[in-house]
Amino acid sequence: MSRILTVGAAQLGPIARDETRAAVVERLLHLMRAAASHGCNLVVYPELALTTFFPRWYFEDQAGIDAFFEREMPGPATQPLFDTARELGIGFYLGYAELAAEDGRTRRFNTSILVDGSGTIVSRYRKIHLPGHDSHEPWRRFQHLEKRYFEVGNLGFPVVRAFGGLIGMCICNDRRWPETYRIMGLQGVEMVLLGYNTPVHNPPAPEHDALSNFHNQLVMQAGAYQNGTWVVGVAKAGNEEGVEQIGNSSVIAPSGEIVATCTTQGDELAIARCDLDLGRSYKTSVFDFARHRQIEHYGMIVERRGALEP
Ligand code: CDV
Repeated sequence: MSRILTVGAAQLGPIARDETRAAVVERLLHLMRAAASHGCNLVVYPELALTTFFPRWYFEDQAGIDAFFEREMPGPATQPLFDTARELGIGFYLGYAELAAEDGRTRRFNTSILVDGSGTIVSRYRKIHLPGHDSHEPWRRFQHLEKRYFEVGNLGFPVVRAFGGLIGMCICNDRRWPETYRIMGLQGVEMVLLGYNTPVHNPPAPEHDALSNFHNQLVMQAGAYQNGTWVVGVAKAGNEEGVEQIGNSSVIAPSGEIVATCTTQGDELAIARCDLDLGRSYKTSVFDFARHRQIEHYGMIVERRGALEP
């Protein structure tokens, strides 16, 4: 018997800097209700889905930065997401900025949670591959200060049993790194959920700009195929506070094929019926890790020595 998980990639258009949490949550609820009405079991929102992508600005005032963070989840503004999920029996992936009191200090992470159809948080992930820089670089058209505002995540890449399968999470830049998928692949992951905010323009390497959509699809399709897993990648798209961000939110099958994709730069739902058993033929043939991975022959000495000079 096949295990069908119907998933909605809930792309968001831009969120203005002064848009309230209540207004954003209303947009998320609209997409959640639409997803439920189309039979979705799970809806996937982008990275930092409750606010504008604030690392594009340099702030010195900590209170100003902390206004973009959530101190509790759910909190008063986000409780309706949990209530509606429970009412409709639909789960969700949500990216947000997390302010946590941990180890006797305040910590800040770029986080995602997985909430099931009873409105319960069943998994949490904190972004590991933080891109950008940690000090003000005025030569850039816009900043990318994730290394300043967030700590590197401390939860690994968890894979949990949920929605009738094995579900993993990562966030945005993580999707460019093969290790991300492989660490989850080694745990048998069947669906990887991820949100992203990806500017078209890459200040340190503008020669990549024309390839931003291609690279987005390349990494997610490769990650899916090489690990026999579904990948659901969801953008915050469009022109957000003067910065153009890519869309192309997609659901990708374990074959590496894109089976559903958004076509606008705004709030939009792309839906796919995902058979979680589809990955099995990849996991038991070309990517049967136990039979074909040759880790003892990979020459790990190279990793310790570092790359050779060109
Ligand atoms: N939010 C991100 O992680 N964005 C990066 C950009 C900066 C390259 C990304 O990998 O899409």
